[in-house]
Amino acid sequence: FDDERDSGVSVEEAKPKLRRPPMFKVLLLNDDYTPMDFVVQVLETFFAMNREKATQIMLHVHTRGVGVCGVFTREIAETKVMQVNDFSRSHQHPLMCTMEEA
Ligand code: TYC
Repeated sequence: FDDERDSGVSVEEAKPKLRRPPMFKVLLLNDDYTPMDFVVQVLETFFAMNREKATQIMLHVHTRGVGVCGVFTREIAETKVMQVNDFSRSHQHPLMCTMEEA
């Protein structure tokens, strides 16, 4: 190709620069008021955990103050955070869900 002679880089030789998308941890924060059963329900509903796993994560957050619910691409993480916070607010619980880059 004329272009190749000019640039010195052929279409055939160029390596495709594929990059993995940035990943985000979705975090659950402890508080003094949200019932444990409600937190377990949230983890089962929005993070597809079974009862045992949900209880384990809930107790981790309860004792340590914060815990990871899952790791997702930006849009999925943003959606999880919105869904959990909207659901908690609709039930008058102060439960807080946030995200940070992994
Ligand atoms: N600390 C709450 C209680 O004692 C339970 C709780 C656990 C709240 C995890 C929020 O993310 C949380 N009822």
